[in-house]
Amino acid sequence: MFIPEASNSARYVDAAFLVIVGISVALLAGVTSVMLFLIFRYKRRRGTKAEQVEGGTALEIIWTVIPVVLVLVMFVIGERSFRLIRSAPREIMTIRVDARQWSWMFGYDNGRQSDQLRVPLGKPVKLRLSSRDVLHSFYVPAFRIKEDCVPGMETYLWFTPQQQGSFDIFCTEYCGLGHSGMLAKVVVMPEKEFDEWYAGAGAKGNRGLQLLLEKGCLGCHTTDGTLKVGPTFKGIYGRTVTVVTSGKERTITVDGDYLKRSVLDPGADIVKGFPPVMPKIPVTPEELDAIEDYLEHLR
Ligand SMILES: [Cu+2]
Repeated sequence: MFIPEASNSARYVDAAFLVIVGISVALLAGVTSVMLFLIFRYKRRRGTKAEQVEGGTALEIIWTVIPVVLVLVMFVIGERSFRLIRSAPREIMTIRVDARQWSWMFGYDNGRQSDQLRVPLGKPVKLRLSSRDVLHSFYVPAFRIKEDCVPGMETYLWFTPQQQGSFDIFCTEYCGLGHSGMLAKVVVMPEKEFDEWYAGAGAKGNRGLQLLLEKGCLGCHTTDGTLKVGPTFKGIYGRTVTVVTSGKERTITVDGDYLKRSVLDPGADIVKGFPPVMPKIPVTPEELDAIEDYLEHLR
């Protein structure tokens, strides 16, 4: 079809979809043509009298049996793909998917965390989905899989990626202001490359950046100057901004204290022009220092 069939279940889902659409189109065409034929064949004419027709056992059997068969065909095909999608193999790699307003976080068994879902080609993977705040929905069109992420409850999905490459992840449950930007990628890599990436885990990368990622900050703030729901972090230190403090506007220069206050008490000074939607995110003093240090040097 138009989107790559990049997982084991894609074929089955497409088959079910095509069969159901095919049957629907055939029925629409059939019903419409019979209707048009009858309209012209039996239109009102001078001198002819309508007559009442009663009974028609053969006809009644036909219009009962054919729909029953069609519905059963759709059921069997749909049930087959549904069963495949819901029954994960026992021996399987699991990855935690943590949804929040408005980003995805993927956690691996060895403690590795990532904002991209990296998976090895040809190996079955189970996703354990959860949400930190509101309802989200995890959707990978190329894999034909979708499942809700529900706060306080765990849901799951599984798939075997069958094509190397990078595929879109969308949130398909309207979850607030930044919903349309709640995007990520599944990166399907050759097994060897994946193993290297997986083993090279942990300490790599800047601690401050890692924290911004883990705490979900990058769902709303970027490090490259683009605007999302909140102001960008790029060049934030030393920037002069107008903030609204308890209803009054004032101009300040961003320094370490301001940055820390903005994390600990997000509602205190709202940068003018941005919505007051930032939640309080728990951080330890050590983490706060690491974040401040990172932002201070982000030019
Ligand atoms: Cu969402």
